[in-house]
This record gives sequence, C-alpha cells and structure tokens, in this order.
Amino acid sequence: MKMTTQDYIDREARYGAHNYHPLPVVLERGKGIYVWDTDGKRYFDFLSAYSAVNQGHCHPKITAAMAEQIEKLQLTSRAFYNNVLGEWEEYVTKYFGYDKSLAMNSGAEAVESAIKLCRRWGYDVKGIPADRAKIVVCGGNFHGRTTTIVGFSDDPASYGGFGPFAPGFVRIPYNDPEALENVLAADPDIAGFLLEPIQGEAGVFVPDEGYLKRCYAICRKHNVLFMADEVQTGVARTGRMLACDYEGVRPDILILGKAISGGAFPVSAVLADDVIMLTIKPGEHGSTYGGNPIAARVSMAALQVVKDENLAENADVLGRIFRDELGKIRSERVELIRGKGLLNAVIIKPMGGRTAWDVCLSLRDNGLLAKPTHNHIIRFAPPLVINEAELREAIAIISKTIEGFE
Ligand code: IF1
Repeated sequence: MKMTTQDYIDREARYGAHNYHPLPVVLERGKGIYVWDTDGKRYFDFLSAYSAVNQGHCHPKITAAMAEQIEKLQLTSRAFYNNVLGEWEEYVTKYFGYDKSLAMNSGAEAVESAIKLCRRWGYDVKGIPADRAKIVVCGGNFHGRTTTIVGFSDDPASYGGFGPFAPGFVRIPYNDPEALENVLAADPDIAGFLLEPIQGEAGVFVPDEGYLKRCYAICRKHNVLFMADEVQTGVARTGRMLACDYEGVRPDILILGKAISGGAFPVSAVLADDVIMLTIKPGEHGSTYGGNPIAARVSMAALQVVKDENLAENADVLGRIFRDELGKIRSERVELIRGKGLLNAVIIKPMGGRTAWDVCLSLRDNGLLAKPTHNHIIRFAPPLVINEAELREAIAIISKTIEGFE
C-alpha cells in the first residue's frame, strides 16, 4: 500500500531523534528550483537546504562529476594521497585567492577548524601566553552545533542544557564596531574575531554598510584575525561570490560550506594564507572523510557552475526585484523585508495568534516551500539558478498568500 504523507512523518517520529520540527511536507525528487512531494505535487524550493543548493537540485554537471568519481575511488582517508584532493586545493585557493585550503565536511567542523587555527596562530605568531587565547564572537551568532560552538551562542535553544562549555570566547553585540574596538584595545590575549557577514539564523540580519570594513580595520590595528563564517552567505548567495566582497574585505580566515558542493555531498573548507595555515602541523588536525575524492570532484564542479552560470550576478539582480516586489504587498502583516541578493527575510507581524509558521503552511499549500525562524520571520532563499519569470511567479504566490491572511 502506498504510504501517505502522515505515514512518513509518523515513521520519523517513531524512529528518529526529535531534534527537528520540519514543515509537514515529504519530498522525494528535486530538479533545479523545484522539488516534488511523494504525491507528485511540485513546489518552488525557497529554502535551498539553507543555501546549500545554490546551483539548483541535481545539477547535471555536479551529478556527472559525482557519478564519474564514485565509480573510481571514493575514500582513501588522509593516510594516503589521492589524485584529486590536490587538484581541489589548487582550484579553491585560486578561486578565492588564498595560499592554502583545508578540506572538512560540515560547516561546524570548518568553524571548529578555524577556531583551532586562530588559537594556534595566536600562540605561535602573535605570542599570546599558553592557553590564554580568546576569540571574540557576536550576539545572535549561529556557527553550528558542536559543544564549543553552541557554548558561545546566546540562543538558549542552541546552548541550553548542553554545558559545561569551553572557555575563551568573548561575546559582543553584532553591528557594533565600537564594542569590538573596546574589547580588543583592553585585552592583548585576543587572537581572532569570528562573525557572519550577514547573520542567517538571527533572521537574515544585515549589518550597517561599512561594518565589515571597520571591523576588519580594527582587527588589523590590534593584530587580531578577522574570521568570516561565509558558510551560508558565501558562494554567490548574497549577490557577490562572498558577502565580504561588498566591502572589499578579505578575511584572514574564510570559512565555507553548504554551496561549495551544491548540496550533493557534505563539503566544507577553511582558507587562509601560509602564516596562519602552516601553524598546524601533521597529526594535529584532520578528518576521515575530509578531502575525499568525491567531495573534491563535486566541489570543483559546483564552484565551476557558479562561475559559468553567473549565479552571483543573477542573485544580485533578482534579489533587488524580489525585495522591490515584496515591498508592494498590501498587508499590515508585513513589517519589514531585508536581505541581500537572494538571501532575504520577511518579518511578519503575528496577528490573531497566527505566526510565520501558519504563513509557511499556507505557502506550502500554494506551492512554495519556505521555513520560519523565530516565530515571526520567514527566510526566502531560492536556488540561484532561478530566472526572472520564475521568480515573478513565486512572488505572486508569496503576495497572494500573505494578502490572504488579512
Ligand atoms: C540546522 C540556521 C541556516 C551556518 C553558519 C555554520 C553553520 C551554519 C553561518 C554550520 C548552519 C544551518 C544548519 C541548520 C540550520 C541552518 C541555518 F537557521 F540555523 F541559521 F542555514 F540559516 N555557519 N546553518 O548558517 O553548518 O554544520 O550545519 O554544515 O539544521 O542546524 P553545518
């Protein structure tokens, strides 16, 4: 007998950990900007797996690269060389303009790797006394789910009940360069400043223009590493290859994940110059799957698609149309539209006990998938391969849905 949507949901509830509360839709197929549920209904995907699927679902070039490699060699570990990793390392370092790259798997692992690199640089190069290095982070941050990372989050849903946590982090308000200046001026043991150029989980919070540039200058002045977590904002999502490109800032440590593999395979990366990257020596860091040949092939194909299909420019142009058009929605429920490129959020005023979650259910019924954060924010992030006609069709669905909530 054919399983119903509810059957799939019940099975997960019965056998899976309850660490998520997904929107009730069960997907079984994806192509480009669309996904299909188990009943064959088609949806616009306006989440793109949290910006991992920038190149669109099942991109033929990425799929082909993966299929070819998967038949040949899948995993060697880093105990031996494989013939693809070096090609990827050369490709990504030239692509983003750094001396060296470090391949990991998840975004959180890349952030952890950056933290280790930063501390090691702090001791070996900056000369911070042993075990005293600190890293400055921002209020409202989201950098992943490891114990160290959730330990410096200020969101109780992330850290609550998971302590004790690693010391060595100082949290300052986001979008406040003065707070950064004050803390760096007062403490010579600070090795780095870690931030998202646009805060994702905080609801696509875009800092004031000039913030990144000012922070970078403050870090320079105090000999502190500027570390950008571009796991979500990177790889063309915000209308530039990196969100930091908007302000001409080149992070000392660049953290990438998600879309560097186009959603086909978990791949993450840390990029830095030799003076930082070479502070970690053989045997001091690693990962069984990190830098495996499938990951390397998939990631090169995914990054090439971003260039070949001009996805950054497309995100820039269509992002403006998206914000302009959503600004025209005639509804008191829409409080604010913000974002850059095709990373946008609408702040919804909860009315009559109905929240962003209810709007997302209604969007689903109307053929578009998006996910709420924080009760009153809906993030809209379609695959960057979307064209203007398709975007306008999706905008019509969003407008009609929100206006229907009056
Ligand atoms: C989940 C949010 C998005 C990230 C940044 C590192 C990571 C992420 C800036 C870790 C991950 C995710 C993970 C996902 C929800 C999600 C998310 F809502 F929490 F904020 F995308 F918007 N740095 N972001 O955004 O990467 O280890 O997951 O590969 O379900 O936790 P990861």
